[in-house]
Amino acid sequence: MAKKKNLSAYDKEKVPEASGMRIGIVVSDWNSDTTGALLEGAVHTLQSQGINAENDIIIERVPGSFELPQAAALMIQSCPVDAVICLGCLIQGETRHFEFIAQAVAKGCMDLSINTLTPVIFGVLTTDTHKQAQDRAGGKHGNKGDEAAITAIRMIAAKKRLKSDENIK
Ligand code: RBF
Repeated sequence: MAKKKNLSAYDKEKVPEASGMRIGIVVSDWNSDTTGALLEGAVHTLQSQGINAENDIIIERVPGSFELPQAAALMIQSCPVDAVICLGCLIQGETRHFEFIAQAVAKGCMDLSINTLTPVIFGVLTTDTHKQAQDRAGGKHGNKGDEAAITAIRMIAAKKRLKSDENIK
C-alpha cells in the first residue's frame, strides 16, 4: 500500500522564508466547529512561519463552501494578496448536493489559480461523517488547515522562483 502523506508533520526547516508574504483566508460557516479549527490551524502555522497576523493575514467568512471561490476571486481582485486559502467542510448528506458542491468548489479554486496565477489553496474537507472531519481538523489525522498554510507558502515561493530572471535563458 502506498505510504500516506500527512503534511501536518512538515519539516519546519524545509519551509521557505515566509515573512512579508500576504495571505488571504476565506472560511465557510457551514460545519463551523470544524472550519473554525481549520482556521485556527492555518493562522497558527502562518504565524509560526513568520507571517504577521495583524497586517498580513486577511480573513473573510462566507456562508458555505459553494461561496468560497467567488470570495477568493474578490479578494484577489481587491486586496494585494500573494495567495488565498479556502477553508470549508463538506459532509456527505442524503442528497447529491455534496457531490455538486465539492466538484464546483474544487474546479472554482483550480480555475481561479490558473486564470489569475495567484495560488488558491483547496483546504476543503470532503468526508462521509462529522467524526472524519474532526479527525482532520486537529484530530488524529492532523490539521488540514496547517497543511493548507504550508502549501500556500510553498506555492508563493515556487511562483517567485519560476518568475525570476534566472529562468530566462
Ligand atoms: N456547505 C458546506 O460548506 N458544507 C456542507 O456540508 C453543505 N451542505 C449543504 C447541503 C445542502 C442540502 C445545501 C442546500 C447546502 C449545503 N451547503 C453546505 C451550503 C452551500 O455550500 C451553499 O452555501 C448554499 O448552497 C448557498 O449557495
